[in-house]
Amino acid sequence: AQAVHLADYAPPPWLVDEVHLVFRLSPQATRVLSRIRFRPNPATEDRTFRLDGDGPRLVRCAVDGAEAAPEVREAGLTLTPPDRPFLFEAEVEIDPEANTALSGLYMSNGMFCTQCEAQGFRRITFYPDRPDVMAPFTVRIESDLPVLLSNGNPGAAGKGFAEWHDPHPKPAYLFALVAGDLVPQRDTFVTSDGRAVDLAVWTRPGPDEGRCAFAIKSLKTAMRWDEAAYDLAYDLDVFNIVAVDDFNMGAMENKGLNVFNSSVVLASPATATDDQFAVIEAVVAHEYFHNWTGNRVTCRDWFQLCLKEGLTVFRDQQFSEDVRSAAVERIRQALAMRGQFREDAGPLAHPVRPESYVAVDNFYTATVYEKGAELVRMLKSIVGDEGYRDALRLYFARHDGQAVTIEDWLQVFRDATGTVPEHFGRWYSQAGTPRVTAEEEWEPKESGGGTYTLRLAQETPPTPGQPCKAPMPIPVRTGLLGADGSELVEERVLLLEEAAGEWTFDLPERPVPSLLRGFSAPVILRREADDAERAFLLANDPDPFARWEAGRRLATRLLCRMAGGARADDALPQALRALATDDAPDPAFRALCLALPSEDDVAQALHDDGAAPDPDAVHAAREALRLAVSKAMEDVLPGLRGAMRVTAPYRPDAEQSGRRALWGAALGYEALLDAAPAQAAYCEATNLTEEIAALSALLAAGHGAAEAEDFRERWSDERLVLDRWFSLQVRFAAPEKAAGTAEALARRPEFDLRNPNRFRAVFGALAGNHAGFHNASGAGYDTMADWLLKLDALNPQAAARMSTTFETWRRFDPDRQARAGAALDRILAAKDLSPDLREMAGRIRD
Ligand code: BAL
Ligand code: ZN
Repeated sequence: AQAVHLADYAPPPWLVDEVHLVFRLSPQATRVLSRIRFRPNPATEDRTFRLDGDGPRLVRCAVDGAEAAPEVREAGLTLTPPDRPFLFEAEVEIDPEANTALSGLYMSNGMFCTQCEAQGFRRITFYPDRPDVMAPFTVRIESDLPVLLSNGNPGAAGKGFAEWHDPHPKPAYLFALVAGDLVPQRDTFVTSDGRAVDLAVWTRPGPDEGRCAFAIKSLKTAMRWDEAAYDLAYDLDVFNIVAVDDFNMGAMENKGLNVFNSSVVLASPATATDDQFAVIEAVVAHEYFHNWTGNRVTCRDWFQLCLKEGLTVFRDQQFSEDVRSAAVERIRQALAMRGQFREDAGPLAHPVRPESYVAVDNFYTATVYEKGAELVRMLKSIVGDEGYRDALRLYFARHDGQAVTIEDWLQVFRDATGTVPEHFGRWYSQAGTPRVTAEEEWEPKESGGGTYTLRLAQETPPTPGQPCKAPMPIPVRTGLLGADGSELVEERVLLLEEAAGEWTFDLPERPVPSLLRGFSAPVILRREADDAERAFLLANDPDPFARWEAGRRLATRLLCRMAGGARADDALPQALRALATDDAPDPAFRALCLALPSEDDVAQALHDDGAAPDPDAVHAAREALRLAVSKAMEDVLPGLRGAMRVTAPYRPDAEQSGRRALWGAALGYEALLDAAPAQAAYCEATNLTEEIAALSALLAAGHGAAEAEDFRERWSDERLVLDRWFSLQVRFAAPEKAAGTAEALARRPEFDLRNPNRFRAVFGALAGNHAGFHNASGAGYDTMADWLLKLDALNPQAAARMSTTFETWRRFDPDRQARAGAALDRILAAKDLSPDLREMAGRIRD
């Protein structure tokens, strides 16, 4: 497969005025009849007529009613077109049942469903499958199945058929069709301008029917929020969501017909944890927000993916900050960005707007999504709230109905506000995480106080294909604290525009700086600071993110020292004890502070210091520190657990979830000293959050075999809950047993290679068992490679995405590198390897 380059973009030679599709559904032989009105694109002289097509068998084709004989090759269809608008008609046959790639039209548990982003529509029929070709679609579905859904508003329907019309021009990647024996949970939403919208979440009949209420409630909250926050209202008469068990992504924003992985839509207190409820709320909102940021204004080409994803992630973050705790959400976002930092630090580093790809599906990454959102957040911080509001207003006014670029996006900010630095665009084109170094000087004055100078400098390390980086504008939100923890000056955003910058402050005393508050830029801050100062910030910083980050740094540094043989000192355990028992901060915040950095975080920190991390030593260090924290808090843990126990009827809101999170954290530490409270908590659990917290506490402490077996038996008929059991087995397996455990689980009858959730439950957990995956035997690498190859034969997209588990392999010692390299070579040498996995394994191996 050939690489595609951003620099080669050319406008489409033909535009589409309207699309009519008829689907005659049959599991193994679905017929798709298309009638497409093409017209020459006045923006180009090129008249080449080529339609993408990946797999459909052409039965018949006509141009303006006359039989045509196009040339059909693997990648598409070409013919000599008339030099004027014309009607193209085709009939094709496809086999949804054989479609295990879950891209295009496929079957999941007897249901027909589609996934067309990024390039699935070409697996359904021949079409210019590129986002800058937008058209209104009319769809007729013929089938005996009771529920037949597509995009837009419903039209005529009768026995064996249903018609849908979507008046909003859209690219083919937003097409969707669902047909099956489904039941709805219905509701109504009245828009701010008084239009009633019929809402429905569709599931298979059975227990799932009762698990849609939270998704519906989240949808209505999101619809109202978008009207209030962005003045954006919904634009169709219906909004449908369908839960599908076999799905490569989390969910998909198809116009008026969102298709969701059932794991991010179905929830009840007994079958979903608090975290899952929060994810459902965020993903339902995210997909809904795409209706404007992605659907009404879409991307010119797939290089611009961050245009819709970065902005929509930012919007869903704003939403979660508003409906939950802003401080806690920001810390969660910063944690997600650690995954992006890992990506930036390895062979898969790429700019937020990449410049080439082989398989675009490989670019649905933390960089495009999470870092893309951080860029929008920085823009907002630079232009201010009003500037951002004006810019977004102009964006929709200027570009509604268009397919646009990052240049268009930045131009809107310049035109609306005039304050965006010219070189902000580098954030989109340069890969890598900037390092910001802070240095200070204090000059006392005879009259008292003194002058404080803060110097910031930036540098971005080389990344694949980008050896040199130019400076980027970096907003550094800064506070200066006195010895009593008070703010000595009003908090400021220091905009570091060039390689270095300097700021001076006249102050009554030498301050402790609190830098990068609110995680104001996606950078790594480098500053010489001792543990005492970090402990001071952990205890005193008024900014919750900076406070949490100080604790993280303290813990990470300690764990790095311990991995090198040092003993745990008492500073961190005592600081955590003080925080845990301080009733003032939100319990959710305290729970986040009590969670130690992951082994992967510590390995990355050691690598950043120039050392090859030893995964066994890192694991041992983290276990030892957990025990030290438990012992330091031994006398307060039962009281904390008791105080946080929720006895009121279950609600998945921020308040109750936060209390349960702190309760679970206390239980986890307590289990290291005494298993009895966690055993009792498992038996007494009244919801899945408590049940999983208790089971995890036991397994992490080396107990819980009987409870795990009980859990498996009780939940054997619940696919989503059983995924948790699969995952916990591997995640908490001893390092030397992790690969064997994953292998044994993958050979169980309940393991289904066709179900991406189950694959992720087992092999995502293997990657998450850091010392297990990177075990010196190489068994983790070998097992992962074996199963990625098995998966690749069925579902290349899922296999390619999961191969990122190898992205940190160059961090480790030569022996581990040799074993991981051999596993990657084995993948690359496999016969019939997909282009998707070849691209990823090749980039990781290089
Ligand atoms: N567009 C793919 C799924 C999502 O980001 O919403
Ligand atoms: Zn999205």
